[in-house]
Amino acid sequence: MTAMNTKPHYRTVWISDVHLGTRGCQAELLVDFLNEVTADTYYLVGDIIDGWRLKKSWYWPESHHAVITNIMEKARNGAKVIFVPGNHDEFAREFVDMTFGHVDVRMNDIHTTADGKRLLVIHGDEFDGVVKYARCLAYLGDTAYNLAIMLNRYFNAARRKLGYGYWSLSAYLKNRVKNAVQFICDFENAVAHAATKRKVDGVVCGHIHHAEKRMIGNVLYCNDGDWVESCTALVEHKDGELELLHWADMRNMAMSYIGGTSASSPASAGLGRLMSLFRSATTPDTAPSAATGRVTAKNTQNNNPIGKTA
Ligand SMILES: [Mn+2]
Repeated sequence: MTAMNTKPHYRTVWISDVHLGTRGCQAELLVDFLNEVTADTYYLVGDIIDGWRLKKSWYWPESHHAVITNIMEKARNGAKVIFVPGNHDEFAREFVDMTFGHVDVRMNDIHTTADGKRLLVIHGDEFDGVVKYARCLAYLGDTAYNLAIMLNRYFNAARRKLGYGYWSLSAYLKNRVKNAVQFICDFENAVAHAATKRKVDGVVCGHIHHAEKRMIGNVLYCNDGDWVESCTALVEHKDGELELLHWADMRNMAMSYIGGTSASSPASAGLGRLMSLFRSATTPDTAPSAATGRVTAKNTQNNNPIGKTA
């Protein structure tokens, strides 16, 4: 078996919250991920480019550009690429239902997995207002909940017209660290609630920089995390099984396997070679799942789940 044909291939890959144009973006790791993994369909679930930050000061290193060119190339070579803009790249919402260099722009989408699950794909920022007022809304019920989603849209449109930035959930959370866990929980519940109303089997979102895959009521809630801190992607295997990949951890495992001490250096060369080593090292004769380099989410607790730029 050669390294060439052991590259994992997935039916679908979801990534979001890359925040290209900011210093926090882990673009090298993402390029590495995009080089090491192939898929039939890629979903870009919002906040890929941080338009808000770029407007303030231009920051566009080569690695950030490489993310874009890599994805465009995948699209050109026949992969389906669907971009669902988020609040940080909402400039692209003007282009919803258009196609750019083979990339489809959608406000949201329904993805059907190989085993027939219907998944709503959304960025998730429309729930900011719901999260902010979750405590009150629990008392006021569904009408108020819908109103909060609507108001959030107008609220941010008004802020934009007045020249303010987007109201940032993470900035809000920073001042309320104690409540962060509660906010994440409120967000997850709000998204799951919306999915239930859309009569889908599950939902894939981003926005809060907190990767997750779990059942909430009857709905499968998936959050593909971010590429600022956790460097996570959600993938669908060819049988329809969904899995969260923690790319930084998989890469660090590859580093420690060869006894490297430079695991924290982001731009180290020869990463593809290391990943091949990692894969061959973790491929026992009888466990096919290890060949795809699977790492479970369970053993990788993220201590600081909230990104700086949700
Ligand atoms: Mn966002």
